[in-house]
Amino acid sequence: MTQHRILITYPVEPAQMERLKSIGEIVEMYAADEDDDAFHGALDGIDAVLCSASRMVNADCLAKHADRLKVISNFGVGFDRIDIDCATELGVRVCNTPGVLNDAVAELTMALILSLSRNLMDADRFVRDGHWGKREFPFANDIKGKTLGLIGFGRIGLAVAERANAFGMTVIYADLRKAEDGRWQRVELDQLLSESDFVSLHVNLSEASRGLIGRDELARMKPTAYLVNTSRGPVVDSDALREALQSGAIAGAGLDVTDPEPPAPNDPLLSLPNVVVTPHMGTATFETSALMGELAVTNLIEALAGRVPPASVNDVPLR
Ligand code: 8YV
Repeated sequence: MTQHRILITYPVEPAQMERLKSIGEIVEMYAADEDDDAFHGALDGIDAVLCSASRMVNADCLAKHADRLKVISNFGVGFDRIDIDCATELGVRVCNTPGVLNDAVAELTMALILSLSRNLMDADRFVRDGHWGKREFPFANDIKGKTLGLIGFGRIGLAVAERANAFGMTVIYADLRKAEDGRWQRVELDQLLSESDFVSLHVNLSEASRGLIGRDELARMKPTAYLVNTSRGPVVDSDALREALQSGAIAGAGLDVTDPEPPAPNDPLLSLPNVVVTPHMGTATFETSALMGELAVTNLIEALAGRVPPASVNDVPLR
């Protein structure tokens, strides 16, 4: 059996490590996601890498360090930090982990919506500061009867729609493609922005979606509306968002992703009272992470064996 050299930069469960050990030599490198030099240097002489969606695999990295690289198995669904065209040109297969993380991200999206609508962060601080009495703490609002506008209506957007519907919300969506599931109303982006009480982003980061939500789009939102982002930070113009939050152009924001990540310690987003920020943890549950790890390992093993893996981002000749 050909022994491959496999680089792991994102932890997988012991059972998945055993699967990898059965096909090759494992090199583990868990340096910080931001340490590109350490990561790129570790790729030398590697046949396959399993890495987080935060790892940068750009053209320069591939040109200098991908001499033996055959497979990039992305532990995540977003592949915006991988130069797909360059990988394809070099015959490097890129795989990701779609589908298994839909529910986890949808659950966090609903958690952010509920936190914003009921001021949960403020309520917690209110009690910890020694206060009580529901008449003292400001009344909030139901989400029942409110409109949720989903920008991007793929698998995660649909998973959010079903949950929001169960909470009595009216769901509308904007997407370049009309959903096969006819239960949901598709509208133009401008209409979604002007009618929604909550706007939630569920798009891949690409050159087309970078800065999709800027000053003009935020100005179209209702001053009582909230922006929720569990997709990618750069989909939103961060300066425009800070201005809109500080001026009251929108009521608040729930952010699991920011630009940059992590946000600077003095970023106004971290001090504004109407903002909830979580550390890019949309998929960070025991159950979902296990499913993602299993799929990422299966993708890697299948691709190295010269078979089509379950979840490919690009199409390259089988080795
Ligand atoms: C990753 C993510 O799952 O799946 C994605 O695209 O954004 C992340 O939640 C996480 O960073 C591990 O790679």
